[in-house]
Amino acid sequence: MLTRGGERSPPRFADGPGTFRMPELSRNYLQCGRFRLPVSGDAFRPLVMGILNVTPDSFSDGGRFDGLELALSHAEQMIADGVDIVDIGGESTRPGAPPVSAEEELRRVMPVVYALRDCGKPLSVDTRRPLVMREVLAAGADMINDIEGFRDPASLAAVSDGDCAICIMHMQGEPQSMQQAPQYGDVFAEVRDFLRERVARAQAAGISADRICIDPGYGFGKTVAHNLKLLAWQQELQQAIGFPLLAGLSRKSTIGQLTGKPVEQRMAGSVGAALVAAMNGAQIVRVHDVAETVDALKVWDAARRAR
Ligand code: 7PJ
Repeated sequence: MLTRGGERSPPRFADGPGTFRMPELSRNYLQCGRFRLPVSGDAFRPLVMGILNVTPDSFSDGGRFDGLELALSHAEQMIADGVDIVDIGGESTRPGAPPVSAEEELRRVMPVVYALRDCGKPLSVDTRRPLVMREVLAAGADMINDIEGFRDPASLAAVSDGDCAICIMHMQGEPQSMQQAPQYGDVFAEVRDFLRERVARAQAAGISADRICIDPGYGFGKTVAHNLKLLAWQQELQQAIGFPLLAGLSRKSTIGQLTGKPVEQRMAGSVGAALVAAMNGAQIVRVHDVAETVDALKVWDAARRAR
């Protein structure tokens, strides 16, 4: 578009990836236990959820004490690096991983929740077990992140009282087998409809809208093409449902396939993915590399605010 002086007015791009729109949300915060996190409006900037794994395969060597010490120093580093939410996980849900008992999960997670409850940051717990949900909430956790999307009625019941946030994630199948042959007619529509239905169930169970966030569940029963489709249309997904969206792509095999890199060399790819997710409507990104992601998002956020 040329003006009379020959100068170009700012070009208008067609909507698409990277065309940031402020989310249309009924509330501009997510109620997260003791915390209220801004997810829209002037105070909003993308939130970084740091992954704190407390599974034996994430420790350098066996002993529980070493494991706890390691987890706490990792958490301390994430806090120094600017994390907004700490996500504690005691069950490995990597494709093919065997399930653990609720007792074992509690043995792994509870000491970490007790040790971190007064760290000043909201604590999320990544669990599918109603018993674990109840115990960690009683111990002070602020958010429950359930990769099964609270499909178990006992899970919804475990989180309905109180004011913890819940993250409802989409997964096709079960972790042991989900990556064998993921299939969809229309992946966008199926994920959207699942999340809509689970959000409605959560609200019917008495969970107020300001406590709910949604997650397309990258890598959970999805091929690279499915993940890319969801990422490319993620803003539309967020707006179709109208709840804050959490995106977790960090170090996942899709990053490996796109970059050709093994898991220990996926940091830059993961930071790129977090940035794309934030530019495409994610209010929260779940990451391993907190310092690097915080820096990348600061740059984008500053540019966005200059518009
Ligand atoms: C996710 C998760 C995710 C949410 C895991 C991994 C696998 N929770 N837990 N979203 N992924 N909400 O980190 O590679 O994408 S465990």
